[in-house]
Amino acid sequence: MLWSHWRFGSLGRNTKFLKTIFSSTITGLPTSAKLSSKFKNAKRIEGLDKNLWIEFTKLSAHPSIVNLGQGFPDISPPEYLKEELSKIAAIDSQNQYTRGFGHPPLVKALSSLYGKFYQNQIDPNAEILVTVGAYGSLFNSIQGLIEVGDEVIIIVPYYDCYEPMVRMAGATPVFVSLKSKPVAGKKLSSSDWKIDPKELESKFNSKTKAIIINTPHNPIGKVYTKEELQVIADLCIKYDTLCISDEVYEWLVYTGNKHFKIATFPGMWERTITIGSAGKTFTVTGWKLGWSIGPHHLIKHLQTVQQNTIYTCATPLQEALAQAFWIDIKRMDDPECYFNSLPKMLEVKRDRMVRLLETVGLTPIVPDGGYFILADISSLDADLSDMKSDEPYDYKFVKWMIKNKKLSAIPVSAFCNTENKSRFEKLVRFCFIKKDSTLDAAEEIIKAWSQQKS
Ligand code: IK2
Repeated sequence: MLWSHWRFGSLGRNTKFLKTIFSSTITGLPTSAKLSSKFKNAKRIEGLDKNLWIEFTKLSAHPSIVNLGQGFPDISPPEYLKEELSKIAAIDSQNQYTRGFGHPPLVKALSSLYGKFYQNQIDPNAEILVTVGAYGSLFNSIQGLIEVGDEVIIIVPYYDCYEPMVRMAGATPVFVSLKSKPVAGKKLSSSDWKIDPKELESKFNSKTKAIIINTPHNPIGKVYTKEELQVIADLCIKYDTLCISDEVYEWLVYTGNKHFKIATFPGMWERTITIGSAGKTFTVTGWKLGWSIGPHHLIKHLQTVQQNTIYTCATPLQEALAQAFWIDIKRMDDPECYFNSLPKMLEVKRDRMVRLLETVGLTPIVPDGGYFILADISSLDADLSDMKSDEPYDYKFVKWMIKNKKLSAIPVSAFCNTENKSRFEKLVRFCFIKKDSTLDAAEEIIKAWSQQKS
């Protein structure tokens, strides 16, 4: 069957209908020039069509390219998680819809796990919502709580979907940038990137509905200190503002650092949604399960969004995740607990990346958490004359590197609003949650490249 016939098979008989929707006679596939205004995008998505992940996943897809771009692991997820999933698929009832706001065994496991960090017990049914990844949690939070005309403070750089999600809700993002002051002779660390408390306060006003924070941070790897979070908490309370705390890398914190949950600070539980991700917790980004935790007076609005959009998440995945959580909840003080063993393994990979980048003269920003490392590419003089000229330097650089060096990364200016792009465009992000063989291949490329230079 021809594609056009398949596509318009049922409409083909109703030419009157087709004539009303297309402004000219049908000579083949409709082009946008022939479409009436009814076919135009909704205003709320205007200008949001470009997407970093769509663009760079496509560019990095060829098997000859060593992909340190998008943040997905190529190491194996824990065996017990995979085993649970294969067992569950054989149980008929586990293949049907489950409770819309979260599979009962999973919300129970999450409540037990996170109850250890909060003073009060977390009600599994009223204070937890299981979502399609952390993306789902962000979407539910922003759609459920942010009003047209509100302002939402976003700290630059930021996970790229925050800005379009705020705009889709009809609100205005207000940006404040992390800044660093390099100290001569000192290694650059993610902790050197800080927010100026005065500048941050200047962004709050009566229209401010929420601030979105992310710790450990993507892309910088910063783990906010207790004092830094206290500054944010004080401002949230002073200006009666909600806090959406994206903590998807909460377990991935390296020696000498500690993850703090802003929701546990005095006066913050009642105004905070804390977001987690199974993808980042158990190295299964393809499972796309996440969760929001917060007081029922906020979570109920997120539930309203979810029940009217996706309704529920995949049952077998939720069941397997619940079982895996129980395995690790019972051994949280043991080195084998995945929450302890994964960061230990990643710290070795981080240190390897630091050494590699330093030996070739690229200045890394050593991350205290997460699984990304930034490198300053100013010293690499690549000939970018062939690349599109209207893009920031790092976009052109990464595209050039993928094409000419078969190595992929992510441009850091993609995590910035327009005004702040120039501040970050000499940085690129490498993902290091990769097999040693993948890192070996990247090392070979980077070392050969540096020898060509010298
Ligand atoms: N929030 C942050 C901070 C994230 O990093 C992610 C996932 N990002 O991974 C892609 C990359 O940066 O290369 C999310 C939210 C979304 O998480 P999930 O996959 O659970 O929806």
